[in-house]
Amino acid sequence: MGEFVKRVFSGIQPSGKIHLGNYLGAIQKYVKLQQDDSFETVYCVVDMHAITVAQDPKILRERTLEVTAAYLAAGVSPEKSIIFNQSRVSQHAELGWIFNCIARLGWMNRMTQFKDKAGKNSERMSLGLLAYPSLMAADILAYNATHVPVGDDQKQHLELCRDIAQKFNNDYAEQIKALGFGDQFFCLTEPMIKFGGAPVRVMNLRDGTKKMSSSAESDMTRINMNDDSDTLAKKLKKAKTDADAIPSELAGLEGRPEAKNLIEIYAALNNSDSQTVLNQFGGNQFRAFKSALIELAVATIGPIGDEMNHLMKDEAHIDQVLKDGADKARIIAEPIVQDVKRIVGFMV
Ligand code: AQP
Repeated sequence: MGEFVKRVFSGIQPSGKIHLGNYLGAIQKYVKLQQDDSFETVYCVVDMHAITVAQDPKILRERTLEVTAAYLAAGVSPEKSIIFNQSRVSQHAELGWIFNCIARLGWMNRMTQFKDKAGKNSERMSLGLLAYPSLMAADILAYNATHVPVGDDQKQHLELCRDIAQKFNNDYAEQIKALGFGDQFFCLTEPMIKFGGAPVRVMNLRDGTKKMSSSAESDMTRINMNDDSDTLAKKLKKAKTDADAIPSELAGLEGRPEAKNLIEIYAALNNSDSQTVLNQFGGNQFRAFKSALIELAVATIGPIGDEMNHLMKDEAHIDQVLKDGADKARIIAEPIVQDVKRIVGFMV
């Protein structure tokens, strides 16, 4: 295969409310990347990942529409990017199975996300939850995507994706060469974690040591992208801080995870950086800073939420975007997975 097309792939699970962590960790990067004409951009709603934990079918459908609405409302364009839902393109599942046979059980057992989610109940978790990173590798490599914009929480899964690509390239080296693909069939994908000024990990508003997450029980721990202004204000007013004033230097944020998180959120929403925010607010108490943060959040997230709610009223339109996107995605994934089948020795 030799030279790889510069191609971006990323996705979000429709498993909960779409929140500020998803926006700053992922969607904002999707929008920036699609403006760079040197990349092809492929963005997925990963519904097959969502069912690794139990989902109510009606809610899964609704959340799939909601994630798509969030993409569109934030500025991901169906003209510039491919937008689709994973289960519509069967190559993900086909390659996922092949990767289940490449990846080692020991690799999966080391994944911290599985350990965090399974806790002491790993025996009762679905096999799919354990195999999640292998399907994620298939999502990426069905497009031979060279770049994957994600939040910091996905770093380990991206490393595993590279391990799978490498092992496939090694295990089938002879066949890959014989079929004329050169030395490597799959590329070694680059994660794009730090990107512009955005924080790599947005933290829980009530506990700055945990990441902001759709599965946290309390809605007060996160900012949902379609929270209305009153809810945004309420959540940010009640966000945990500490008794000390805002420092003037970055070192003063050490050991203060909640303070650091709010400063980083402000910086990301204002397209600036933490030191610039500290230059402006250093010495102030959090009360004054929170008023400014609420104003900024309402001005930046508010319009996206309004547009999401507006788009959600037209289900047929969103579904058409996903269907058209799936047709375009298949054009890329089908020949790649067909070649993989020939490499492993399937009759095609
Ligand atoms: N807190 C976060 N900070 C930065 N980036 C984040 N992402 C998720 N949370 C944060 C990024 O969003 C993309 C989609 O990830 P996902 O499909 O795992 O999203 P999620 O289900 O919403 O993740 P959650 O909220 O953390 O859910 P649970 O609790 O189920 O794991 C990825 O690029 C991810 O990095």
